[in-house]
Amino acid sequence: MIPDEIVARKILDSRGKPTISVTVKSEGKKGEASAPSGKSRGKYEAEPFSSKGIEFSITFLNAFGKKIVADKIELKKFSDLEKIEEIAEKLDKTKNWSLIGGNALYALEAALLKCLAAANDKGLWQFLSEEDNIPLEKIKIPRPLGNCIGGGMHVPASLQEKKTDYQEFLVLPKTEHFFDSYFINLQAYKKAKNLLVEKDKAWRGTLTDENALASTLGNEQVLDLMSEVANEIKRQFGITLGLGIDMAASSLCQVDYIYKNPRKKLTKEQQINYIVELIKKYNLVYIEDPLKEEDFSGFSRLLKEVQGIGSKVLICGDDLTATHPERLEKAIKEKSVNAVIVKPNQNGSLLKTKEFLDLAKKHDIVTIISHRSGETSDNTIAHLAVGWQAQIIKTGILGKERFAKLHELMRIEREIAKQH
Ligand code: 2PG
Ligand code: MG
Repeated sequence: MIPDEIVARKILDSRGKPTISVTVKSEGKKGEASAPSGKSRGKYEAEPFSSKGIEFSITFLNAFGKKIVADKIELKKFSDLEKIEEIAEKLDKTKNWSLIGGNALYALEAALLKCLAAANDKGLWQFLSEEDNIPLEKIKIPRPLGNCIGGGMHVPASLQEKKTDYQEFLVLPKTEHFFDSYFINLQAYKKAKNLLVEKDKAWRGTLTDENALASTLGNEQVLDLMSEVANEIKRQFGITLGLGIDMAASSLCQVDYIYKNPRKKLTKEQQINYIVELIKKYNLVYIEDPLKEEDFSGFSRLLKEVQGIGSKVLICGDDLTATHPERLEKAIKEKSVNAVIVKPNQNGSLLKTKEFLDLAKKHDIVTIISHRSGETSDNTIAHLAVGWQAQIIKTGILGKERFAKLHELMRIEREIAKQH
């Protein structure tokens, strides 16, 4: 595929903040992609846009696109993105893409890949899975990890004093088909909403950036409520609903672990014990960023402890590993995690994102491709999750930006079933 036109433009994300969309055309085929952006961003993430501003990123991309077209740069396979990244690295020598912007590069690479897949008359998931020699009958649609109730930095500024400290209360159903899991997540959301109406008298229907329910109850009161939801789901549908949290611990505190709802201050030791107690009490299956983004050894003590009590809970790194292969190497060496979040725009480079994912898989670390809190209607992560066979995909449950991913996964599930 040799692009004959590449255009970058400004669009608005689900928070109404500007972001970038890129369209690539080649001989009548087209690929279009846009970049999301995070609010609780880890310190080791790529800069989303140029330090000179988003307009610079867009101008840069349009000039870069013209060069790709003029030089007739050809992409035949995923790894040909090297040709793009080689040029990008020569132009942006910063380590975190602060000249070009990680989001800018991500949108360009994703659009190029989509056009490449279209030029081969394939969906991106199929193009990528065939490159990795994954037979169709072995392809599994990733399980949806849904954000049901939320707090932390994802709550509107006006409610900052009345919110849960944990950023996300998540649900992970166990079903054979993606369709059923998605249905169960929607049911869980409805039940959580009904229970909030009954128990959270101060809740005024406010939602988080990811359309989760922004409860004003205390952290553990919400976990009690989510346990009720899981029990009701079991009773009504016979399906096990796993519960999880994203603590986003780096945004909780500077030195110790400081909670507001209810107020308490924990040392690192106490935080580890607290997490273990939560896992036992609520039978949690998933904990993301329970400790700060520097604390590889704390993560590893926690993992050892929960494995010691026979728990299979996923101790997941997000800000800890920041989709950087070098940080994952360290986490592997220190046995810090058994699951990782994979966010392509945390890195900016899709090649590095894939390297990160392959490295995790090689070490039996569960891979979770994730949305960001500020999203667009782009469905690329659904394709990456299937094409690269991530075990889980993390998104919100409601809203058109989240539906774009979830509905695409249902469509892909049907498409695969038809081909069998
Ligand atoms: C997270 C993400 C997505 P943000 O912490 O996992 O839920 O939040 O995109 O704001 O970093
Ligand atoms: Mg997170």
